[in-house]
Amino acid sequence: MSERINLSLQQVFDLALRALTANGMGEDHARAIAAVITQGQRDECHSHGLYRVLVCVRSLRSGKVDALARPTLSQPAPSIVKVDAHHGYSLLAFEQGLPLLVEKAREQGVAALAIRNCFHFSALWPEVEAIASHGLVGLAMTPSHAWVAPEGGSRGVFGTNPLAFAWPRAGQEPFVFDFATSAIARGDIELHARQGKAIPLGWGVDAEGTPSTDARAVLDGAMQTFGGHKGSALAAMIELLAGALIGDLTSADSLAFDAGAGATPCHGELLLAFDPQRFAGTDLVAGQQRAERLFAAITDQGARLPSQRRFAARRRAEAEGVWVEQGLLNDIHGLMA
Ligand code: NDP
Ligand code: PYC
Repeated sequence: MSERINLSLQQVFDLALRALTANGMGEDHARAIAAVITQGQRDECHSHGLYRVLVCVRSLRSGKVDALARPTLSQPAPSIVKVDAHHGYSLLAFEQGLPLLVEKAREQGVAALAIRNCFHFSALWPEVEAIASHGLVGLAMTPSHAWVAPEGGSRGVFGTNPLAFAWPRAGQEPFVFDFATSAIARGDIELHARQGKAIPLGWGVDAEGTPSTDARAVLDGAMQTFGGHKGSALAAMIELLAGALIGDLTSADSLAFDAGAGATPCHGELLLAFDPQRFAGTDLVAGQQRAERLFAAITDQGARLPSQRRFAARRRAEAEGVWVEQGLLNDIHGLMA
């Protein structure tokens, strides 16, 4: 393992911003991306922190991304907001669509935000947390590239297709989970390959379909879903809801569109927001109390809530900064040479 350097969160943001703008990313896109990369590094989600600067710059250099794209909003139905990212990255499109999603969820009780034609690299928890910060329940999902074999198969069909959920809680951090429907995010396997580390059995198979602990062989073969046929079905649902339903690409289409360029996957994303006030009405407080009893029943027996590790990392990083591998910093600085 290479030496690690301590950086403040501001230094992480500035580094990501400089690397992106030096490679032609429009300032507002670069700011939106650098903010989410900084959040990933802060919360110790290394597969979606500063490492993603390398992937975004590779994507910019592939010529596939429109680095200056202007997202456009439309409202095809009272509870549906659409943002066309016009082949820019997804994060500016999300920023621009969020206020209208919140407004519509408050009006209608439930609303959907469909982001179309976007390059998408980011973790989904920053987005569902943003929805929960408005007192709404959030759900988000997106395809990626067809790297993941269905249960019982050995060739990539599904993306790593994350599913994220946030439930707002009065006076404390929301209940949030966010996981790939593959056994692990591909970014994590890429980090193992970068560091020459073996991966556990169950993450993927090599090009011959044989289970493997060799990260590089699995990247060249196929990943496996989490939870066998259950993860497989959820991954298919995400292809349908955040692909076919919203008129955008599946992970197989996205991989074909990439045509070997090695860019970030390009497809759509679906986000849903529910207003507890509208659903529960006068039962709102009773519903919140039920939720708190559920969370207490988990933690009272020594189990932890999802995102508890991440929130603890966040508090540490805000106080002490973050530790970043010198090798990764060298690679990022190399992109600005
Ligand atoms: P992990 O398996 O690391 O974690 C998934 C979730 O489970 C987290 O909410 C985590 O909370 C929680 N968790 C882990 N261990 C426990 C435990 N013992 N008890 C309770 N909860 C637990 O994530 P993945 O590798 O599947 O995904 C990582 C990230 O990659 C996600 O943020 C996802 O959005 C992103 N991703 C993005 C893609 C894209 O196309 N944009 C594609 C695939 C993944 P905690 O964080 O606190 O540990
Ligand atoms: O880590 O699986 C992943 C991933 C795919 C797209 C962005 N992250």
